[in-house]
Amino acid sequence: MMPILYSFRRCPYAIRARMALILASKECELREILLKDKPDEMLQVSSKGTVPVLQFTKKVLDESLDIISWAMESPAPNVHVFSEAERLLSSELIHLFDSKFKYHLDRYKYSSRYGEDPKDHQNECKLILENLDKKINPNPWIFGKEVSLLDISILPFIRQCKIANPDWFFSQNFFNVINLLNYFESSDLFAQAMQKYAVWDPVKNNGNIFP
Ligand SMILES: N[C@@H](CCC(=O)N[C@@H](CS)C(=O)NCC(=O)O)C(=O)O
Repeated sequence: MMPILYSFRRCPYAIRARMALILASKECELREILLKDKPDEMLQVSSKGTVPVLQFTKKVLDESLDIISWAMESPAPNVHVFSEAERLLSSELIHLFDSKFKYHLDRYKYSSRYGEDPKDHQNECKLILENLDKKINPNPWIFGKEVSLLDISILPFIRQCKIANPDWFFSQNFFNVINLLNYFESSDLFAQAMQKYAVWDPVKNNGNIFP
């Protein structure tokens, strides 16, 4: 049986998981959900209620990085193969974006929800992006011609930071990051990962074969 992917189009964690599935040509049944109205079928297999969730007959993966690792057990010919140093740098950066960057991004984007001043958090995001900018020289991806797990893991979050205030984002000096994000958003991989699907209805059972 094909695994079932519970997904939400705009969620950065779901975006990176979908990209890994595309890159490894792993077919699944995609069920588009609404975060405000999660289907019981999903909550029954993963009670923490976050997307993405990949459900198999006998196991469930409900962390995006686990879904990526699972996908990468299959050949993914167009994915950059890390050197040891690149692997280390990537895991450090993925951790930084999943923790500190995401923390400040949420408080920058949704400052009223957190009752905080968005400026401080915007500045923390900026410092992280400036630091990243110094570490990379994308051509066009971070490690060259082929997309890497670092690109797909952090760019969906950088994109959210852009969306919070594009004028501010594009007027910053982190040009490498801006070029990389522009390339990411114009890539076929992004277009495929961002395809729109109707919300899954358990009665109609209108899942979609993905990718
Ligand atoms: N650590 C999880 C985080 C997933 C996550 O937080 N996803 C968000 C959407 S972007 C979510 O489902 N939030 C639950 C909610 O908003 O109810 C992962 O990497 O998969």
